[in-house]
Amino acid sequence: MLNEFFPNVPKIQYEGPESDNPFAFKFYDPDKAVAGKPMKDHLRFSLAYWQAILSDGADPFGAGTMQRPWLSITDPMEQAKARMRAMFEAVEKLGMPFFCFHDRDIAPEGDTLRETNRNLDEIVSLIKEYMQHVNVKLLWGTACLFKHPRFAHGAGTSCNPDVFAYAAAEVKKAMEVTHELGGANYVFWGGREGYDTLLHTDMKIELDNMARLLHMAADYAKEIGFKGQLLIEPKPKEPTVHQYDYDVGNILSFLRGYGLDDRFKINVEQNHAILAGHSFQHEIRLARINNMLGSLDANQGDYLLGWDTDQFTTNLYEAIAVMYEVLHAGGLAPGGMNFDAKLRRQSFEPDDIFLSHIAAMDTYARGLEVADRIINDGTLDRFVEERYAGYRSGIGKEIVDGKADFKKLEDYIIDKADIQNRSGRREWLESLINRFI
Ligand code: XUL
Ligand code: CO
Repeated sequence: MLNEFFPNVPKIQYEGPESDNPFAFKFYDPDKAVAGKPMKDHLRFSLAYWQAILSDGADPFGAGTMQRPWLSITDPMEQAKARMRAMFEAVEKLGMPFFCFHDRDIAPEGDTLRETNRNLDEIVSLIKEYMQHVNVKLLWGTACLFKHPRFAHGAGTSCNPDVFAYAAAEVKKAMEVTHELGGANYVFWGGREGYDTLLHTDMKIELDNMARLLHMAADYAKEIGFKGQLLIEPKPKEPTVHQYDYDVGNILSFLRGYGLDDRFKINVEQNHAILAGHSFQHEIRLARINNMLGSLDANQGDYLLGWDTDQFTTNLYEAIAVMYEVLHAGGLAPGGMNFDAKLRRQSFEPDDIFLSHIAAMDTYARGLEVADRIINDGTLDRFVEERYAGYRSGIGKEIVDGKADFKKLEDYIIDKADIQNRSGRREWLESLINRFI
């Protein structure tokens, strides 16, 4: 086992809820069977390379605070290799089955795309080697189309065709690399695909071009034999004022409008959901009922703030709601739960990388067990079923079967003197959930 950057941290084991050991799981017991399969197969946890290894704690008001020896190496390629060792050590010690990365997380840019691709290739062959020894797979890869100044006006939605070409070529390479490493998915997050003002924006050509880029990507995936799932990650704002991939609803209509809905699914993130004015559960539910739930970026935002704080999930109620949706969806695979979450700048010691992931993994493990108990008990699902029972017989069934029209419905209701409604019993249902915790 790698033991270079975190010498004080052992391999994290399950010790149970009574354990006082901070470096142990209290609830995440990877091989424990829940709802017919091991916990680890429900949860499919993934470490987010950019957050766990690269984020340095800097914010718009101050410098980085994180103690990260691998980030102080000055030679860019040497640093990239050290980062990689830190990642594999963390992933192995956490027993995390997956990791995710952006192309630019793992290797530095050169002067041209050709040089950049060369750097990328060198690191990718190194990753391949590690993946033979460390039992970890790639959940998804993606291209960083937002950091470099060339993307100031966007990438696929840039007003400049040279930038569009660069974005296309970069995605092409990132897909090849993801494919080479056996990635289970490939993600598009439209980091600068949006606008700050409509004064200089041709919304029509920007949206059409975005769809063109995604069509090219889907075609290329087929061409190279990449069988992984293609995903789009919604976010309503930040960095631009209005991001085109606003939320699940927007993405659904975009994909359908441009004939892309059979090639893409959705990667839903908690913090992005709440920035859009939705709950995480709402976004997951909307994706699920449309058969578009692909994967989750498992983090949590601060409900008191209006930006993307990317915190580790410790909100048990929300984890229960998430796992309730995931169980009803029949699982996330080939997607998973990627910890797109970073440490607060006050939590700067290297060991905090482990404590934060343990906290979130335990939260979701508990969420899974509670959600499984709620579903097994059946009271909640039965309540919903009975609430809509009217649509399974009589006039309700005729509505559902498409056998009713305005005239028929008018005839049915026009002389009915009393319409009976029943209580929705929200408060009782909320207390029901509490009983299972
Ligand atoms: C940004 C975000 C990204 C994507 C991948 O808010 O969530 O890290 O998950 O590009
Ligand atoms: Co994300």
